Amino acid sequence: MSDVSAVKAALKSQVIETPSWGYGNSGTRFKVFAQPGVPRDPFEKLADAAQVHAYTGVAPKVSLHIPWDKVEDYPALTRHAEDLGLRIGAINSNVFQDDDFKLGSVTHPDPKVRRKATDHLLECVDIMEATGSPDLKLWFSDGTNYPGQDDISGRQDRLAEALAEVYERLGDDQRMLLEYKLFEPAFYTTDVPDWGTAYAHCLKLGPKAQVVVDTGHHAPGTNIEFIVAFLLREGKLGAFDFNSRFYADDDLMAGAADPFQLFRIMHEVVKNGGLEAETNVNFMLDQCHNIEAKIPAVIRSVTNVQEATAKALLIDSEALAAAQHSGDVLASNGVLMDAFNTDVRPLLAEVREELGLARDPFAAYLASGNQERIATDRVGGEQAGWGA
Ligand code: PSV
Ligand code: MN
Ligand code: MN
Repeated sequence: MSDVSAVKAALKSQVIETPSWGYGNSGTRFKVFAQPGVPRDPFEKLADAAQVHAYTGVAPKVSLHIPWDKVEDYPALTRHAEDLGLRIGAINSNVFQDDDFKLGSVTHPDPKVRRKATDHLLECVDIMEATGSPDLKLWFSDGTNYPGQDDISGRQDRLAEALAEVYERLGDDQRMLLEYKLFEPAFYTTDVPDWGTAYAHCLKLGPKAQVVVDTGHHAPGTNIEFIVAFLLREGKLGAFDFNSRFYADDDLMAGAADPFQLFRIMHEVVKNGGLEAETNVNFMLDQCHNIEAKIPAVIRSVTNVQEATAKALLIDSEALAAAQHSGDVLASNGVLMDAFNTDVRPLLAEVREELGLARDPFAAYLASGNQERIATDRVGGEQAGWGA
């Protein structure tokens, strides 16, 4: 796309969903470093998300995580979101922080434990109804640590059974997003370890089941953009969980570790119609900010995704197609690299100005005094859930 006004229009319409848990305290299994001013409840997490939206203009949706964001009154939480100019995004289920799930949740050998896990997923569908959330996000930590510990294909049967029951409960405007992850916390087998497994289950379930690509959930060297192109082509890419990694599931800021990879992914998204509203790809962040200030880190992540998107939109697709058809390897690669090497920050600054926002959202937020205000007003902020 080389028409600048079309590029700007696409950048203005992209929505990036931020995670409630990114605003709370988090850490590794070694230490959770508490930060001043973190939210004390889900209402304050939404207030922080509203700050990110206020300065970027493209982050009006927030993913919730149940039970980390459990409240008595979901309609009240939803109204609070609306008052802040936000909407509730994906409801993330949690079947990994209960002693009963030591050997698995929906794949556990004991049917009573499977029932408990599936009931939690159904409770999440109820919360979708109460909040207007369109997406149920499923990540299962299920797996085994030792060869022989359980029956690999039997666990697939149990998984399929639970997914089918939850799928049946989904309304016409609701969908199920199934996330895969190579390993951790299970270290020998994981029941949904890769996109192929997630895709096969989603295909069997039907059109309301789609795959989530979490950029941190692959073996080193995996070509994630290939997976993205494939899933888009099949109509099965439901969402991204963007974050970056150097080693495993590091959950660092999107675009921080490997902006070139994010650009390559966004190129496949643009090329295969993933930015179009009808394709309904949910661009979510799934990150934790263990040592850096949280709201500015989410702002930085949003702008990193925007920069990769802008560069992908700037690719001269006609020149690329011509070079590809003529078999000119170096020219094709050159077209891509020209776009990647473009400084898109002035373009994005213009886009923000046209939206009535500050040109530099990161600096504008830091100058706003909000960070100091929340540090004084909020005492005893809660953990995101990971350190809890
Ligand atoms: C665990 O790896 C994980 O990061 C998954 O990516 C989920 O999306 C997220 O936690 C929240 O449950
Ligand atoms: Mn994730
Ligand atoms: Mn993860």
